[in-house]
Amino acid sequence: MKKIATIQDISCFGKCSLTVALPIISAMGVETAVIPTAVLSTHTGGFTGYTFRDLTEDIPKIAEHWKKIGLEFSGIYTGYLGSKEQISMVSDFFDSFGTEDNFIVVDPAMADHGKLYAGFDEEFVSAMTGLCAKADYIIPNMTEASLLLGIPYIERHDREYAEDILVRLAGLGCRVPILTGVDSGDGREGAAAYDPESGKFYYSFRDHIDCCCHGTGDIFASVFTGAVVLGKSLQHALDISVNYTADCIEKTFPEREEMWYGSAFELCIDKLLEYIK
Ligand code: PXL
Repeated sequence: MKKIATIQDISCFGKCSLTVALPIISAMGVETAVIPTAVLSTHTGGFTGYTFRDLTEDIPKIAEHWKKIGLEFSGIYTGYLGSKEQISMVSDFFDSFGTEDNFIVVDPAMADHGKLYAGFDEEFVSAMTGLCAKADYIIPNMTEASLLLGIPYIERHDREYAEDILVRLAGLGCRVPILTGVDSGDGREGAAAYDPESGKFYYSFRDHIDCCCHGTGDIFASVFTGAVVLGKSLQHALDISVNYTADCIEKTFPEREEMWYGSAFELCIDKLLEYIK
């Protein structure tokens, strides 16, 4: 059975990070080993007064134990990381568990809608940029891509701009950058990727939904990582990730509570299983 190691926080309420990655990757038939980096009562976007238990010192200990018992992974996937120190530990984890045959996926989960998440600063962005250089795939949204490149965030963009951003992201050193929240220019929205080896751009779009909910970036990255580990092509992995993420948002809209409670991803797992057949 294929295995993915994923390193991110547990937000106990407000579906995101591990509470999204674990069920989704498992549903795809891939075993999911987790390193929780922190336990929060909720995520930090939209809630106030959340608790935060830092698990930084457990990260290298868990890695060391895994090494001792000979664990190997087909994919390593990182999401929200709480500090520069955690980024440095994750970088060591890549050195220790990355091989010629496995994939490293970094979702530089640190910002959205033109703003950094609470508690992050420029130094954090710079450390995350270094981590992205070590990845096979990085999956920023437009805000995160702008921060990684040190350029202003532009809300409205066209495909030419997205392609320019992708080429620049590839220049950071990762193998294939993927940009989420890309505007098709004709009322659709989705993701784009660039493979510098072939010089080819890849796109996948769905009709724009006028609603957003928290944690969709984590859904996208979890599905993408699962799809790549299952051996899907870049185009197919993009299509599966865009379609499932859009399905989740559509399902959430009619019965949504607060948008920061997360999406109703549980209600469309059947579609995900269809897409990966
Ligand atoms: O969905 C990204 C995410 C993950 N984990 C925590 C967060 C956020 C975004 O705000 O706060 C703790």
